Amino acid sequence: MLDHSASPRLPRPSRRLVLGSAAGSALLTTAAAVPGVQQAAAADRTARRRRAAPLLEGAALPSDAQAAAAIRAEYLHGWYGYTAKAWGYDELRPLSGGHNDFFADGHSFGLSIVEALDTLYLMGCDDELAQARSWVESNLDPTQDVDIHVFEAIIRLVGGLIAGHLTTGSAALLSLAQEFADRLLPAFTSSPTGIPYTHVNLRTGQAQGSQVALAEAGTNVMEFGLLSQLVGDSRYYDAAMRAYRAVLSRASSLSLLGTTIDAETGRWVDHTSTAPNPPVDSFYEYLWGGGQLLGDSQLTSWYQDFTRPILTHQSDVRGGRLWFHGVDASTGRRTGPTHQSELAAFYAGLLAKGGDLTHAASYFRSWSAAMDRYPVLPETIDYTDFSIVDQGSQLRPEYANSAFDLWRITGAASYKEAAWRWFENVRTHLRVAGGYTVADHVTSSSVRHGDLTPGYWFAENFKYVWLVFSHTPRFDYRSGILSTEGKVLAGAK
Ligand code: DMJ
Repeated sequence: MLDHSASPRLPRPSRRLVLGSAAGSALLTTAAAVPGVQQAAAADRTARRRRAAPLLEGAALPSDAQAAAAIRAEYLHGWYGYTAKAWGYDELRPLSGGHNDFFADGHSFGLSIVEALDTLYLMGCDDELAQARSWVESNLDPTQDVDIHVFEAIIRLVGGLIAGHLTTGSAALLSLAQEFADRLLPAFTSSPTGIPYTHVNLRTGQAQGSQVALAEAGTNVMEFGLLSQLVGDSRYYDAAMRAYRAVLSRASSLSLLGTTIDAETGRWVDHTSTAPNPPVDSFYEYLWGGGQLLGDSQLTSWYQDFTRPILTHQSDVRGGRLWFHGVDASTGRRTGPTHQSELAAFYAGLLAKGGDLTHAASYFRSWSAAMDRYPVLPETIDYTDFSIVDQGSQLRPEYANSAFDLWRITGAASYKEAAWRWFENVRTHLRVAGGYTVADHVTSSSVRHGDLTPGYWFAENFKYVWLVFSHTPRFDYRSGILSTEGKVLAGAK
């Protein structure tokens, strides 16, 4: 059990309703300040009426029960593809039947199993969960002599193990999460600024990689803060907060941040704010998520303070649609190309959670318009004409993540329809006999398969759409909180 009294410096878990909070509503007032957004909504409605193939026009949405059953069956199709050919390895290659080491060649962490733990629980796949838990408890080795990517290890392994612990009650999973965190901690504590090095050797604690993208600097307070609460040891939370402070104290006079910072000198490597695109994206997500999960008002107010400038300086309304442009953090002057990464699609959901439904809905419509043009979303588009910049499609969850967030907050049927359309497109185009795969080439009318089921597929993609349709009693829809990797860090029942 949690013993908060053992660690008075730790923030307490939030009992507040996460959705539509008063704190977030402060941002609602900024909606009208962004030029073109109100017009964008009107233009969007007009465009929607004219579109040749609008969301589900003429197609019936299945019942919630039918949809949930279909999604669960497809998740298990992917799961059994993995268990048949790649069990114990990080990732499956579903076309060839091979496998992939995600962190380092020759080193496996059974990543897909760790990623799947809480999804299997939510979906009621209890036999599969027992098998997965047993493998992790008996085989996962946090002591390997390998340089590991700190950001990925925190969101996937530490987060996955904590979510596994919360959903199964396994003390061994929590213990493994703590052991990984202990071995990752030198990346933070050996840094002169507190900004974590990108890599650390799990056995020796030797850290390296001082040029740190913001997502890598800031996407840790949810896992580390919760771990601190669970084990009564503030070191993890303290390290995460020190890293955030180190970055945020170096904001420009416009309260904008660069994209990459040097962990040793604290100097910006560049001066361009590329939010919400990668490699910044989840830096802001964890200000909000950490604030809610940990009941930490400092994080929540940082989220508000550092989100307003993004909306003010980076919003770019083109053809009635909201996108985000890179800017010089010091001057607010626009820089770089008009590209948008699919990874940024999560931002619609984040804006909604932060209380700004106007921009959230507008940005989601922009991505729905991109969905109209392609079988599945390409990795990167030029938002001025929807042309493809990067023709891959890495089986990503961000659009579904936002559909889930927006549906949960508004209850609007349009987001449920969007979630179903996304699921059907993925099932049609990225399902193969051995599971689900990435695409290495997408055009407006075709998809050429690659050969990988990324680990996050087991944590995120179908979990979001399952939650939309299943009404599972295993999740508290009112107060549940998911990490950037879709891990249920609060609200498992
Ligand atoms: C996941 O690992 C997480 O969602 C992360 O925040 C961003 N990228 C992938 C999925 O695309």
